[in-house]
Amino acid sequence: MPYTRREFLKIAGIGFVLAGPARIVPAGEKKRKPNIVYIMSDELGYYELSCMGNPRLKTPNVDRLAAGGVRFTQGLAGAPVCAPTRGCLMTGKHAGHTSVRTNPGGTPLREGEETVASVLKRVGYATGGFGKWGCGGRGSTGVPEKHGFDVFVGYYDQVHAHTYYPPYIVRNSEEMPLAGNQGGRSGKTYSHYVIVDEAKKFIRAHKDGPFFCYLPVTPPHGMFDLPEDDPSWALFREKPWPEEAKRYAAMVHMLDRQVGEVIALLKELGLERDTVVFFCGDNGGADYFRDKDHPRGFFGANVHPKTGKAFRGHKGNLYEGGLRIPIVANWPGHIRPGRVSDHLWYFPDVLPTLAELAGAKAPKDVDGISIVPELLGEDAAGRKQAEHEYLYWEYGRQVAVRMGHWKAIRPNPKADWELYDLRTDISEETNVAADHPDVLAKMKAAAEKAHEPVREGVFHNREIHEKDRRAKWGGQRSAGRKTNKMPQDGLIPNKDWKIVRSSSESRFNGKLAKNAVDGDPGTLWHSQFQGGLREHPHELVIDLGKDCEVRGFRYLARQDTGWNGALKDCEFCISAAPKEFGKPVAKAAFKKVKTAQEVTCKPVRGRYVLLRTLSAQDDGPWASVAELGVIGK
Ligand SMILES: [Ca+2]
Ligand SMILES: [Ca+2]
Repeated sequence: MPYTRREFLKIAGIGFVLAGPARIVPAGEKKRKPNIVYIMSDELGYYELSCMGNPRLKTPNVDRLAAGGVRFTQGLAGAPVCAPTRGCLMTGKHAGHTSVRTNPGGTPLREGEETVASVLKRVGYATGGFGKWGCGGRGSTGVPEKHGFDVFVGYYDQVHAHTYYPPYIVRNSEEMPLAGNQGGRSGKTYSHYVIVDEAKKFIRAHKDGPFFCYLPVTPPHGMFDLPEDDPSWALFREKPWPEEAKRYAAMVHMLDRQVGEVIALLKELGLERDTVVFFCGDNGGADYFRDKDHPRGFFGANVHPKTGKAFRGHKGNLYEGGLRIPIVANWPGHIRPGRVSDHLWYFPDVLPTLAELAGAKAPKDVDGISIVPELLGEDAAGRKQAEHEYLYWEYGRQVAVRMGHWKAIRPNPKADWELYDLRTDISEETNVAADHPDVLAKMKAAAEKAHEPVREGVFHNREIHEKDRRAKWGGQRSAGRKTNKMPQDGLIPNKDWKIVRSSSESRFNGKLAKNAVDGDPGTLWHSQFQGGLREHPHELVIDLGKDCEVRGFRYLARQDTGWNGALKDCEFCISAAPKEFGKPVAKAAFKKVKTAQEVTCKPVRGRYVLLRTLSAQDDGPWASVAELGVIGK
């Protein structure tokens, strides 16, 4: 560990560490339920706390929380990205059982799914959430006020949360206007200040307790913006660092300052000893601001500052770099100060843990195990800490399992399973699968058992959800953005065309196959990525309405800012019947450009066109097309 316990105590300052005398509980008074404050930053890697030795970032308040409580070395994220990890945290389920497994931003929980908030609410807690929800956009079954929160203020959709200056944030599905904002990177009202203020108001209003204050705040994620006059910016603005890195560092410091403000408020209200406070990151470090001098990011989120030993991977994958997060807990008088715990646990354990602290029953179908014995001591808990038989993760095409010190990972369905012994190989460099087939067999069996097909919630009003996403740019950009047109010269008119068949289309967000031939460059076909990812080859069969002479094909890539699924290699076939296609008449290798591209072929007659995709510009498994034209007559 970068710091010994003694060093921790020194950092902390003696006053904070030593708890005062225990509260005397009069006979007959029931044991008071603790308040719970759960703060989660969006991003912030394992080595980005200053108490972990980070030489550039400053987090004195979180350091004090850690020093006055317990810091975990193996408290792991539920998933390597925002929405799925929140789903695990809120529901107590691992990623093979959750309803939120993809990350477009608004994927909903199902109606009636239990969350930490619904469980605590049942035993009398006031429940408030402040920040980024990510478990269901507005207009869906997943909204927080339907899942146990008395109040939730902030962003429901994650794309909305990219800006700190949206024209509005959301409070229990109602819009809460922020004066002087139009989305993007500047404005008059900094959303995060409003969100933290609302959280503090909530704590004050419920000071007689018990309350659950969930703060899944957005810094330091999104566009790296904070007000020019924020005191934390003053500490970093003159640093000789890349501009965005300076802003990131200032946002980390700002967030830490606000953690200090929340602690100070608890102190002011006399609630310090009645409140358990957690602080964590949401997914592994993103290795932001990489350059040739900083191949693992400017702040080394996944690199031990003293030894240089690094976690493999980063946010987005299931190597340790995607799962290791900072996580600390503090409860004066209950959690022994200055501890560093190696207990192996992860986000699904949060629900049963908080439920036990609150004297509530966790739902039967959770995957988590309460860590109360580890937190408070086995004497106080009255039992030994139970361990997981295995921990399970899946994300996109990746699957990983942990059993004790063993870590098994299959990076994609076509790859072999890899096995690492984390005791001796924290960087997952030496695949020992061949040496331990018995261990791997057990872990593969666990993975098979753990995965259930996803069942997502649903939207009943997608328009308000899409509105929130557009609010990232104040709703201006998508309307006013310049799109390239599809040149019409030489094309067969498409007004009588029909889509005969598509192997995959994204119904979740309305990116249907018919959008590829609707004449509107602003609409697009995208293959399915929500609720069952489909991979190449993707196929689209078009009926031209009559027998035509075909001389080539014209393609327009998606016209929004994204590149997901933009075509690279693909082939075209022509046929007189919709089911019988022979050899391709043309093969294309499209470039990464937003203007129209074409491929020609020898004149050939037919009525049906097959597009078969083989790869995409981003090397992902998707396909997307804004417009497809057929040259000929
Ligand atoms: Ca995140
Ligand atoms: Ca279109």
